[in-house]
Amino acid sequence: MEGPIPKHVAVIMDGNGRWAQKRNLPRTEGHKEGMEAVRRVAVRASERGVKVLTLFAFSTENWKRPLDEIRFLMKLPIDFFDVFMPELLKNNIRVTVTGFKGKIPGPTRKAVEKAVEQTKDNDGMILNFALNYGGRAEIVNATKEIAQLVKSGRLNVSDIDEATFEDHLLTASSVTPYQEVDLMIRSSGEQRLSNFLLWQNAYSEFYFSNLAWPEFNGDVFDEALSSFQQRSRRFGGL
Ligand code: V07
Repeated sequence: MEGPIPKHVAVIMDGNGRWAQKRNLPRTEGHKEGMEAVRRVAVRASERGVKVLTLFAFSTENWKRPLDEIRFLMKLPIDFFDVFMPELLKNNIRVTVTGFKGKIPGPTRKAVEKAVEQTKDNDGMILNFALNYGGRAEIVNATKEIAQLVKSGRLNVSDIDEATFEDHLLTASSVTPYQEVDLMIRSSGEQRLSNFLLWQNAYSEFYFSNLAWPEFNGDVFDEALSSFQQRSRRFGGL
């Protein structure tokens, strides 16, 4: 594989429920299988030298799902670390989380905070889970924080620029200095952004796979990297 490795790769892990339903399994089986794909892709991305891998685990819109499914999904971060923590440590992977923490149930939040703490000294890839994340909500939140600074006299309106905004995005606390997404991957055939990392995706390359997320593996990830390497990015210039 020749060419630049994207520093920040983001993934919309779509198609878990549909994968299960096609096999006459409950949707929850698809979510379980999806966790195995998370492990495969995280290990491959770290082997390839990706700096940050951000995975869309749960959106601010996912609260509209049936309560049983929400309960199941909120246990997955706990299961994930129970099973995969040794492998994360072995691979020198640091865990971070991007999202609104308030609505996350206590036991889930605790398990996540513990994993963040356990891996904080790892200086390999950052595995960043977007949990209760929404792109518009993130921008509104940043705007409110900036407005407060102005109101309290700590910031002049004329000093607000893109860097000010970036300081107040949810990704600022988890993945600085790699907030900008280089490669955005979505599984399962849909070709849309679904409110994921709106600001951070301004100049990203997109890669779509028709495979459902439980079918995703390291080799498909490598295909996405090769595709990225064949493109020329101009960031608006020539
Ligand atoms: C979830 C499995 C992967 C496919 C997508 C839907 C279901 C890993 C996590 C996770 C989240 C935070 C964290 C550690 C692990 C997760 C949810 C769903 C809600 F700190 N997979 N996974 N969280 N799925």
